[in-house]
Amino acid sequence: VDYSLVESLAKNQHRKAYDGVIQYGTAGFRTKADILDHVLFRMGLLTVLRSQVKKAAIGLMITASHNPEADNGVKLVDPNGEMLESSWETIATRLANVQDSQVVSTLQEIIKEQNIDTSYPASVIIGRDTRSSSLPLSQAAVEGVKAMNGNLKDFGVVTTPQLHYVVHCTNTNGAYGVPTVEGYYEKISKAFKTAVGGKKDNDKYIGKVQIDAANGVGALAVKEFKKQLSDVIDIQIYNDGNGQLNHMCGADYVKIQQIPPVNDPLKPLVRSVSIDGDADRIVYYYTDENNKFHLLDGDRIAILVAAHFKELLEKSNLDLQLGLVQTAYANGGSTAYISETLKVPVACVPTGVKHLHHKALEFDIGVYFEANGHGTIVFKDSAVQIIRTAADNPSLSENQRTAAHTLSSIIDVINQTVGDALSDMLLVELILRAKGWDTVAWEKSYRDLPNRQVKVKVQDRNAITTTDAERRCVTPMGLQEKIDEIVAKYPKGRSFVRPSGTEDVVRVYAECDRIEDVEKLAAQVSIAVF
Ligand code: 16G
Ligand code: ZN
Repeated sequence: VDYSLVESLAKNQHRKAYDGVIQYGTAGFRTKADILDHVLFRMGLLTVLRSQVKKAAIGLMITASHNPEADNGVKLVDPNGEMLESSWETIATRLANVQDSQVVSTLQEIIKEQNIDTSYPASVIIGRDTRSSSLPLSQAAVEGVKAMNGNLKDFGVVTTPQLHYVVHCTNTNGAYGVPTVEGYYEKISKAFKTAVGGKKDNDKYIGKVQIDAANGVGALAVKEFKKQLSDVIDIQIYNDGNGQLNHMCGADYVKIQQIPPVNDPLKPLVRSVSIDGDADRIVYYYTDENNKFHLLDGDRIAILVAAHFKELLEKSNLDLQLGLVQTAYANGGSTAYISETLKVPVACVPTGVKHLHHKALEFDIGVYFEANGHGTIVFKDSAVQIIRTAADNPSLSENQRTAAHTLSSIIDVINQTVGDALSDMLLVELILRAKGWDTVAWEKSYRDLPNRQVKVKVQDRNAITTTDAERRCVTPMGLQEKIDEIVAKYPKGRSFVRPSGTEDVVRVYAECDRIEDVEKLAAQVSIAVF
């Protein structure tokens, strides 16, 4: 490596244009795009070292998900397609913030501390979303990778889950799938067709869905699936990339505002989907005949999936442990339904995909979803083996075999590497179809408690620390007692506060039995925080 070149690039073309501290947060670095050039260059440098540590390909995705167009961000993807290990988040933050003149010495410190074999041929896989700032930022990362002599595969414009998928496939020598975007579409489309068996409709289920693509990169993926699956499902798309990214549309907007996105044709009872700006989140919704909005969020998707798997496991008589993972944002109605009616074990972990993913891996089949619509299902290799074997086992009854066979084809519809809006959507569609359900039938299983989320601006959001998977706060002293006192006045009341990991605010969540009360509950807790 020519470190004088690295130094010159760090001091000139990619010099730091920002004095404040930039932190690798829940989903990587995320801030205004115009102060990120040096961060991307440095992350290009760092992924090479990370690749040499893991002796595997590492991913680098440029996106700010559901944030406005002017923002951007970057996250690194570890070999299995999972989020960067947390000790390296600290290293990434350190490298991103040193002075330009210290970039080389910091790299050398990292090499020494981590005992890195720099002769290993590193490889880095890069992807980006459709933001106008993403291309120049990806060029900065490319220069970083090249300056460290890393091998590079630039996949250009891809969804976040596609990038995770390609990284995982690359490092498993194709065992999980072909490591290309075409391979991704082909694997999922083929599995979906097998699972639904050609028919479009079934009872109340009509094989037609409309998608709000948030004017993001997901629109490209929607269009490709629309093409490949036209004989089994009819997909209509809007907010398809021509309008402003994430502006009054997308999964985050629909979930938080609890209203339909802009440009929705607003036909009653049409099954509708909103995905976010990088296509790793999904929520369903519809408006009824009285123009009332109904949201079917990540909790509901998780429950639909878990209930279906439970049924198939019972039918196939397979002894596999199914579990569900949620966060504190999961609606109390959903948690009660899972534990009391479904009787599937449910765990609660702190916000952020890595926590959910990690916990879900403890089960043979782990279903995880954040209420905001980020989630997937992970299977232990041994569980996949058992299911696939059962599907072809002549000594099982035909019913058992059929159920195992259905499970087996479902596995391939799922992108296990990370939450994937489109693979999740196809999973929901095939389950609804199998059950012959429309959204109204799906929604019937339990009632969501009315809920509100608000942001509170405070001096120092990190003054608030939490415990018990963020459900209770430890500091400032006395705050939890105040919240307890407020909540106690509301039937089925629940509220918690936590510092955001992506914005400089404190988030307040509140839910209770009566819709008339929920606004007040959220406001009272917000005042207690302030
Ligand atoms: C990030 C997380 C998401 C989490 C959200 C919480 C990933 C890939 N994404 O978007 O899972 O729900 O942050 O944001 O981990 P907050 O801390 O601002 O509430
Ligand atoms: Zn996203």
